[in-house]
Amino acid sequence: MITALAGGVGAAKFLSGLIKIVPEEELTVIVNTGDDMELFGLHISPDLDIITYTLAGIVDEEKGWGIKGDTFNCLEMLEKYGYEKWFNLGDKDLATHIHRTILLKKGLTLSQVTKDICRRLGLKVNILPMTDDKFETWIETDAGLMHFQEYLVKRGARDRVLGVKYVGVESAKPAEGVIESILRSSLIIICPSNPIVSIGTILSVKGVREALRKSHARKIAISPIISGAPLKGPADKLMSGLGLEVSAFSVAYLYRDFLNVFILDQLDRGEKERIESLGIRTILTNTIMKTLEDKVNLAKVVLEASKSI
Ligand code: FO1
Repeated sequence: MITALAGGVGAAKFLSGLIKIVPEEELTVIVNTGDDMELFGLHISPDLDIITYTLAGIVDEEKGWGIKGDTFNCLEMLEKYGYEKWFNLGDKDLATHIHRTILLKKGLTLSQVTKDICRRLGLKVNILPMTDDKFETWIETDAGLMHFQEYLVKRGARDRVLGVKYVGVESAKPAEGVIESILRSSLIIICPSNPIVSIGTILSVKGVREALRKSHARKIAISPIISGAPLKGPADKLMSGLGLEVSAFSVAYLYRDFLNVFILDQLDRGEKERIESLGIRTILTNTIMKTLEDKVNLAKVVLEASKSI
């Protein structure tokens, strides 16, 4: 059994390669829910949707989120009624949020709703939210404290980051199956996702980090940072705002208490020694995933590495 820890777009790309070479039923994906928010009375789970839409083959590949070919008629009408249009919710995408919200209001947990969505989209992968409890990532900036989506999408990540707050972290429990799958897996993959607001949030949920340390699985991470910058998203701004060096080494350092292998881009060969001095084995390869072949090749490197520890 394989467990992957995942954020949004980078993780989804990697996982779409992985499911080409491992049976879907063998894979559990624990997904960040710190990006979740309520809009128009609907519960939006961006990372869960990015992962499910991508693995179901319906994602808008150009953007990495939303549904391909979606229209935005509902949002345009809402704008006429005076609502803000900063978060682009397509018409088909809205159906997911409406369905999720109805089921949550009926008393189902986010895990149960996610399972239902996966089944209806024909997915056999076990996709789990990191928690069923309220958990939101808020960013402290020079323009004030704001929800992560407001920082990223509404304001284009242009404010200076002063800190990151995981709101709800004290009371959020891991969703059912999260700890069990970490403890039962033979391989745990930390996807190339933001180490602060995607993987950092998952690691902050009670018991997750301890389970990773305890698990006998091979633990392999893929660097989301290449040549000192992320391919997508604000990881560099968040890391430097927290006083961290923006490098592959810095990401490995954040995972040093449980990680066995760190896969970094061949462009970062200069960081190999520093990372290995943490007691973590390194593998250099191409981590830029443009084509399906790139994604499958990266997945093969991870599986190969898991055999030779
Ligand atoms: N990201 C954007 O940059 N702009 C958007 O308007 C936007 C809308 C959106 C709608 C649904 C959804 O599931 C994701 C959406 N995202 C959008 C992506 C998302 O906000 C972030 O990429 C993730 O939260 C980070 O993993």
